[in-house]
Amino acid sequence: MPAIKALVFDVDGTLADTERDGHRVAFNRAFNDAGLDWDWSVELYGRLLSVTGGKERIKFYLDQFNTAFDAPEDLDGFVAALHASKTEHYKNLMAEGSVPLRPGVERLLREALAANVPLAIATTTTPDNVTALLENTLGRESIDWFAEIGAGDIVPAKKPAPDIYTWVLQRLGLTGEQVVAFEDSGHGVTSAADAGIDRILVTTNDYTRGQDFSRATLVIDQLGEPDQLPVRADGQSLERCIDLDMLARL
Ligand code: XBP
Ligand code: MG
Repeated sequence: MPAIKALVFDVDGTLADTERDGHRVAFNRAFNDAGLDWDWSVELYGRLLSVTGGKERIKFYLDQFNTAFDAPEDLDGFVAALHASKTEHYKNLMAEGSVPLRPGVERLLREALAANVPLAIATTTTPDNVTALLENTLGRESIDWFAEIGAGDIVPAKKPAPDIYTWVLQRLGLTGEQVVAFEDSGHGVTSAADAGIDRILVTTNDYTRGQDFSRATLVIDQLGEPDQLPVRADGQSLERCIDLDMLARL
């Protein structure tokens, strides 16, 4: 295997469990502000996650789960305004410290930084959301830890399309064989794999456990801390946390 030249991280569900207690809550607050009686429960949100991207998710909801809604003529404008309000609520939730990083994330990021292994982000979420999460968990300067941040609408097609990983690889000047991708979802794995990345490490969560991870290299419950070792889907515990040494042996 070629040496690892960069670590590329998904954000939602991978760096932190942002979906249930961050994005979902922010959507509901935006709906409430707009006078809409829509309420995305934890269960319904799990089904809505089959479509990535917040604006796309709202349209999917109207198409599949709320067909009785009398949509305004300018649907795109209506959705964009709702989504902008949702982003503001999301940033406020992050500022309140509602969502911590997942176990092992900060440890691995700091190890890579110390070893001069570049870090990057490949996500479908809005750039402001990435900044808000990083700033409020790792401090303002942590934005600069990342050599490239690929986020939101900078590419035409969101995950599971490979576009965002391809964009990040091009910006890094690297090929898929030279990086490790970190994901939490089946859509994310498809996106990374179709961009030519063959080392993909999945940390599952309540929404993604049981999805199709057949193209992933390793599937575990979390990156681990010395007192909380990662566990594979078959229940077997790894002997150590995910660190650079461990990644080099993937
Ligand atoms: C994350 C998403 C995002 C967020 C919402 O997918 O699907 O859409 O739920 O973000 P991934 P926005 O982790 O695979 O990147 O509302 O800003 O679009
Ligand atoms: Mg994700």
